[in-house]
Amino acid sequence: MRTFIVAAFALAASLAAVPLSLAQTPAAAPAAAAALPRTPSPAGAEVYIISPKSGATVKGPVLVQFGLKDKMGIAPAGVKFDNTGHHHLLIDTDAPTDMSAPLPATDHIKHFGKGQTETTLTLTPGKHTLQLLLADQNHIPHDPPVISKKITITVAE
Ligand SMILES: [Cu+2]
Repeated sequence: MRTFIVAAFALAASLAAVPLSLAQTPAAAPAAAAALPRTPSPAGAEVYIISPKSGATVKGPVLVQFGLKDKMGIAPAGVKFDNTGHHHLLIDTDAPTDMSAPLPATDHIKHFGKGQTETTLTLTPGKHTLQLLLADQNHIPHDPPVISKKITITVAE
């Protein structure tokens, strides 16, 4: 009986701790991430890759320039301002299926949280895909997402 009581107490204590731990560790809790509000994007918002052009063969390093139509503007990460966001460059990867969670920072998803509008990439020779995805101050894509066409380039030897 004593064992049961201890176990029941431990269970009650861990249940009581759940909301607090979820709130403090969003990365460990998809449910908490989904609860973050998404930022609306205005109708007609459009992000696109100015250069290189899709299908181009280029020599490295590759200068990639980011375009954003005037419905939206750029703001650094962490700064909340209507109709703004910062660029994310998806390199050789598909867009995440879950657009309600903050974008991770990986070798394939680069954040430009200072508000940069271009970057220089060192890519291996061969074909690569590039795609731009705007996200809000919390790195969460807008609703609906503002995402460019995916382009394919070939980096020459
Ligand atoms: Cu970001």
